[in-house]
Formats: sequence, structure tokens, C-alpha cells
Amino acid sequence: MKIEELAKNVLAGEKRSIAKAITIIENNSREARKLIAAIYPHTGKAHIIGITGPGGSGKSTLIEKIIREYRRRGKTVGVIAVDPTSPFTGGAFLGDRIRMQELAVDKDVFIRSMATRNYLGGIARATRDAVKILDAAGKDIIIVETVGAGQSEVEIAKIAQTVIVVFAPGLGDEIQAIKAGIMEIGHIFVVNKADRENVNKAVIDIKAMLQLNNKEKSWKPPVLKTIALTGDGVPQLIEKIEEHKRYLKSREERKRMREKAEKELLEAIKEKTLDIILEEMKEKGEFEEYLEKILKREIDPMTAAEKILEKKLRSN
Ligand SMILES: Nc1nc2c(ncn2[C@@H]2O[C@H](COP(=O)(O)OP(=O)(O)O)[C@@H](O)[C@H]2O)c(=O)[nH]1
Ligand SMILES: [Mg+2]
Repeated sequence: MKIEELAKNVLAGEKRSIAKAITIIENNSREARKLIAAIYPHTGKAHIIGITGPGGSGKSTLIEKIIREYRRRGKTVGVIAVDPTSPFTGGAFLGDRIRMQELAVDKDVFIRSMATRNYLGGIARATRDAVKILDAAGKDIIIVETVGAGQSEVEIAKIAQTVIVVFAPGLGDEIQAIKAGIMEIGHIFVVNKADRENVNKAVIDIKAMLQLNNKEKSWKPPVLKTIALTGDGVPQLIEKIEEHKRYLKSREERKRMREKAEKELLEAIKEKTLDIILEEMKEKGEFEEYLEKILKREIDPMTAAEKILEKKLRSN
């Protein structure tokens, strides 16, 4: 199928074409760039929700319930799950899996797990492009699930408009370990598994940390309780998401959109420049030469980069 035709089918929201398009962007080929270029003018309409937090806190289970609530409200939903620890299969129980299958046949729901193999251009790039596909395909709500560990949480903050951080009770140490990055980026905090002990303690802990972190921000992140297994607390969570969406629209949307576009442009420039320079260097074996010099302490990486760039600019 031609890329133009595929793009057309994606815009029509056709499920098989969306799946195919995401496979193409996963490979980041020339075709992928063409596809993104074709659909890009049709993006920017969806509300993108990032859901992150420790593995096992119940993110995937919660997402299933969020999808249902949004479907009840007549919204279309797309999900990209970037979670190597638990693929989006609907939990361990047969009942969960059957419920997930129901969602899978809904033509207005699209769920995709992305394996975390080494994508060309990185998993962040692949995720961002997959979100664009779903956006162009007319999904009102796009949810991106990532495990909150290290780099991915910074990435999710760049991709999503509303970031939800999901904890489970009894993760005290874990909260301590990952708090720095994750407390900064969350707009809504959820203590899931509220059917367990120590829920209220977890809520208090999180609120205490937020007070240290968010003193001057005009959006005060709420801390909610949910039971993803039953859906308890999910309508309240959706209300908060909608509230945050209104907040963004009213005050900071323009500024944010500009910043987001700026970041994307900067990253695109970085990626392109790197491709062009690396290709030439590798052809000539210069990359290895510099690497050796750095290892021998004959030159530092920053000076090496300056020299490389100087040479490239002169040769043009
Ligand atoms: N007791 C209880 N278990 C839950 C709840 N939500 C999820 N779980 C279970 O926690 C486990 C991990 O859930 P999952 O959604 O895969 O977590 P993820 O790794 O954060 O995506 C599964 O066995 C779920 O059935 C909840 O609200 N209460
Ligand atoms: Mg998961």
C-alpha cells in the first residue's frame, strides 16, 4: 500500500491501518517520516494523558477502567503501553482478559503495547510518533503508559499534557527512591489498590512530598484513591483529568504548545544533525579515531565535538 493511501485510512480511523502505521513508525524508515509528514497537519486535537508509576501499582488495570469511563462519555480512546514488565493483556485473571478483549473489538478503542526493543531513534521517538498516529486517527483521548523509572518519566512529561502518577500502598521506600523525577512531573497522583491497608498513609506521604515540591505552582496536584479492580474512584479521576484539561486551555495552553513545538523542533534538529554527521564520520572511520583519542585522554569529548562540527561546516 502506498503511504498516501495508508495515511488516508489512518485519518479515517481505520483500525488495521493504524496498527500498520505504528509498525512502520517503529522501524523509523524513510516511509515513516513520509507518513508522519502526511498526517501531521491533522494532529493536535487529542488530549494526551501520561500514566506512570512503579511496576505493579495497577496502571494497566486502571487504564482499562479509564477507557470504559471515557467510552461511556462518548469519547474515542487510544492507548500506547510502553511497559516491558507487564504487557497489556488484561491481568492474570480470565475475567480481566475477557474484558480486555471486549475493548479490543470496540472500533473506537485502539490499544498497542510497544516492546522496548531498541528502536531506531529511541523508544521516546517511537512513542511520540505513535501518539501522533492516534491523534490523526481522531482519538479524543490518548493514554501513554510507562513505568516510572529513570528516563521514561522525563519523556512522558514531554509527550503528555496531563501526567498521572500511580502508586500503590506500601511502596514507601519506592516512593522515596523515585520521587525526585516523578513528583515533579505529576499533575494528578493516584493511590491505587485502596482496598489494601495503609492507603491513607500513602496519601499523606505523597501530599507531604508534594508540599516540598510544588510550592509555587498554580495547579495543585490532587491525590486520589482508586480501586482499579472494581473501578472505584475512576469517575472522580476522570473529573480531575477534565479539570486539568480546562486549566491548561484557560491559562497555559498556548505557552505549553509553543514549548512543546520548540522541544520537538530542537530534538528533530539534533536527531537530523547527528544522523548526517555520524554517517560521514563512520564512513571515514573518524568516529573510532576520536573515540581512541578520548580514551587516551588526548582530547575531551566537548572539544572533539567542536572540532568535528568545525570541519563539517568548513567542508560545506
Ligand atoms: N487488590 C488490588 N489489586 C489490584 C488493583 N489494581 C490492580 N491490581 C492488581 O495488581 C497487579 C498489577 O496490575 P497492573 O495493572 O498490571 O500493574 P502495572 O504494572 O502498574 O500496569 C495485577 O495483578 C492487578 O490485578 C486494585 O485496585 N486492588
Ligand atoms: Mg502495565
